[in-house]
Amino acid sequence: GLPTQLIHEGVKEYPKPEAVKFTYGTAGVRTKGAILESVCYRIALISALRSKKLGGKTVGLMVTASHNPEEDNGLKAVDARGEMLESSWESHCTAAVNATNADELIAALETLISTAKINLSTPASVVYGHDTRPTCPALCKALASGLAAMGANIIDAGLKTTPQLHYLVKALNTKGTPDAYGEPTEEGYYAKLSAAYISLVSKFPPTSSPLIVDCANGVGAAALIGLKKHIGEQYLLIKAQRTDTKTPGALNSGCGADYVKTNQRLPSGYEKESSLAPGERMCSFDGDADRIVFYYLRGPASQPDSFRLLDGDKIASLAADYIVELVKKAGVELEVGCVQTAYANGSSTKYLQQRVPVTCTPTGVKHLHAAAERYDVGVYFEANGHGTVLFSESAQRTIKEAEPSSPAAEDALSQLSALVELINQTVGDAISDMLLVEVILRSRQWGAEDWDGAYEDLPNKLLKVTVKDRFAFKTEDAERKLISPVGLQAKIDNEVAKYKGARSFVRASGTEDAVRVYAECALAPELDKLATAVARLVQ
Ligand code: 16G
Ligand code: ZN
Repeated sequence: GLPTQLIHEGVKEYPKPEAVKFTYGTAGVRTKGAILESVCYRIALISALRSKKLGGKTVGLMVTASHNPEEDNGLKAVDARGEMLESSWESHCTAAVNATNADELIAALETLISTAKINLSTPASVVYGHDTRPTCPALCKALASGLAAMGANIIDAGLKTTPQLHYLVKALNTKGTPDAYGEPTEEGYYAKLSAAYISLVSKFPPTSSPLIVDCANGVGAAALIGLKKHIGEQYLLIKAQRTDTKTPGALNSGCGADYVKTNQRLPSGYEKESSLAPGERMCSFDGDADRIVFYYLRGPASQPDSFRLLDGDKIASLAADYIVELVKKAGVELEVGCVQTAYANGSSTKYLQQRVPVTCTPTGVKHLHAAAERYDVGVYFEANGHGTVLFSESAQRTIKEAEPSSPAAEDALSQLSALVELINQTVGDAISDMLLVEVILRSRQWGAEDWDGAYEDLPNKLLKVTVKDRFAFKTEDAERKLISPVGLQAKIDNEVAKYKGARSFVRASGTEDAVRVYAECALAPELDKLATAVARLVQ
């Protein structure tokens, strides 16, 4: 049975704050770091059960609140193949973290055990990691205590990026098998990526200008240092910025992928510190390095319209084009498809649809990931810069076993093989995606401006509206249409029809207590009017 005695003690040591309702949603549980200890203790119990359910395979737990402010924190569970927690377990997590006492918690766990038919005598193994937030040590302690109560094998991975933790889970579970993903260590992660990267770029002339990387003052800074030990400067020239993980309050503040994407501007202070030449490649990670956006200046930094964003949509189109071309050169039959959300810029969707099949899913990595798995090669990116490229097992086999009909085909096949290694197959990964973009630009001998030339983004805006009850906002058609409150969608449609090439949609945030309004239209001067009008309808 369950260690009820220990669970009683644990609940006493990590009491649930009163009058707080937690939700396990798209990003796990996310809120102020100071009130998360009880959540960590309890989700640890569940993750041990998850491991038992999966026959003792190692599952993962990541303590991070990504791009959110430093005082926030969160906990996310990772399944045995390195993907997000199976969604049918999310409601069990929510029940467990909201139980008001130990008996209620034990009852919630018993329900899960009987519903999922878990054999408690199966061993459990859990690996956990955390980002740079000040609340992480206390949360990890609570988490370890939950794992210990369940008698799980505990692997403390320490400071990690979110994608590194996903990598570790997959690598641990495939070690010693024909599908071995890589050495299950942080060094193994760098070794895998760097070997693939070097094999892809070594035949191209090096770029003389460095890539300027904004690390959001987060864990990505540490990861870059690790990566640099494996990739020499002749292959990758990087200038790391915003690497201060010590100063309180610095994380994600005025920098990072989310700041740059939402404000559509340089990290604050960049204009002053760096002598930014037009055309220079820049990118920003988010706080746990699972997102990346690129940008450059088209003219002098002092001119506001010099800033050009190359977001997740632009990465998707760059990657899709490149892979389609390689597949054609290689002479193999593989369906390359692309997955986006409603936030994808309309221009990107149009561009991609002319080249590959495109699907739209609701926001959240688990939806995009699942849809991408339906293609042989599935390129998925959220506009915010979270994404990756998945190669199905059969695609990987096809690439490995194909008989090249020419030296050019052989070369394309070996590039595809290296891409499988370079691109994180578990989750979006800023480091891996950064290297992917560098490979493509280098192979095409392109600068940022050439890449940007693919299509012109429609002017767009994202507003956050505080409402009484965001759960009243229900959507269908991959979040593109509201079905509740009844009648609101018709009003939005009515408003949108007044503008040229316009689109707008409204959805409840999964990570904040607010509703988001997205608007885009063909004519920049009309954008504010459209966005405000829709926001007013929502209020
Ligand atoms: C979470 C999602 C991210 C999504 C964001 C939307 C995961 C791992 N992360 O961070 O993909 O873009 O939520 O936030 O699924 P929102 O619901 O507040 O708009
Ligand atoms: Zn993140």
